[in-house]
Amino acid sequence: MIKLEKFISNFAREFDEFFINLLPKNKFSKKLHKAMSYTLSVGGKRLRPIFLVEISKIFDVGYISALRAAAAVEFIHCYSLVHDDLPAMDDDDLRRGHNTCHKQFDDATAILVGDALQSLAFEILSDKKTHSDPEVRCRLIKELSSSSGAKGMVGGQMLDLEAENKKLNLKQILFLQKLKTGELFRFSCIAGPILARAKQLDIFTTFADNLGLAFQIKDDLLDIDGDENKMGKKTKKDSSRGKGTLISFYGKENARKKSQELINNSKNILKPFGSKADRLIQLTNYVISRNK
Ligand code: GRG
Repeated sequence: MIKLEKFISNFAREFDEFFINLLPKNKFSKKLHKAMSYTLSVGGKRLRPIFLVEISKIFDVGYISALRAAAAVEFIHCYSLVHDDLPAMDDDDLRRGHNTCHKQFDDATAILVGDALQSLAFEILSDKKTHSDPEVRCRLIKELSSSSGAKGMVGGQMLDLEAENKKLNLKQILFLQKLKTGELFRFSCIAGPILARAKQLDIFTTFADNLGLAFQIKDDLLDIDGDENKMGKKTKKDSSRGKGTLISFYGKENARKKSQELINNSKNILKPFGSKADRLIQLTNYVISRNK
């Protein structure tokens, strides 16, 4: 088996080529097209896509179907970052080591880039190329829309905006994070079983709940201790905005322990899949061992 880092970078290269090609060709505004291409081409770890594709492999889902569903979730993720970076939200100049979309272009363009990427995600899922069975396509659309909308990522972002300089309790923080970050991981982990018409949605939902929270704890730890150059974005943002985070509740050491427990829970769920899940287990570890 090739080393994990190499595997991740190979995947990202192949995936990027695939998903940038899903952009509608120049039949609309050249500026919008340029800004969408810019947003997709500045990198990112592609964690959600890689989990979606690796889980799909366990269920012998066709590679193109998995890549298309992975592209849909990454389009939503990219749109959320573009909107999150806007002056009306987090007001950031740097993302993935490059100018944020509104810095490179302008605020209105960045809003439209996010909107267009969101629509594109659902256009991709609704296409026959994603799956021949319309029920499967509808299920994917239903799950991604609820994961990304008011009951999911957008709802979590709203709670986050409302939480500035407020003291949330642990239950409230966990709920906010589950919506804002966990829900897109949930979609990424159940899309494979949906594409395969498999029954294991519940266990992959539990897998995702543990994984998503571990990811968030690591994200909070990196916000405190991470290297801005490696991460390609501004750090120490939570503390500067007076936000309560999981670290402010657990403390750094216990937060690390908690994230390891969550990752162990996720890995235990993969045990019945034997060696078919070897790569997935490595990726699951990577969620908390990463330095960006
Ligand atoms: C604006 C609707 C809307 C939602 C924004 C995603 C999000 C919600 C806000 C981004 C701010 C943030 C730090 C969220 C917490 C976790 C997160 C999504 C981190 C970024 O994800 P990574 O680390 O990023 O997978 P890359 O760049 O590698 O894809």
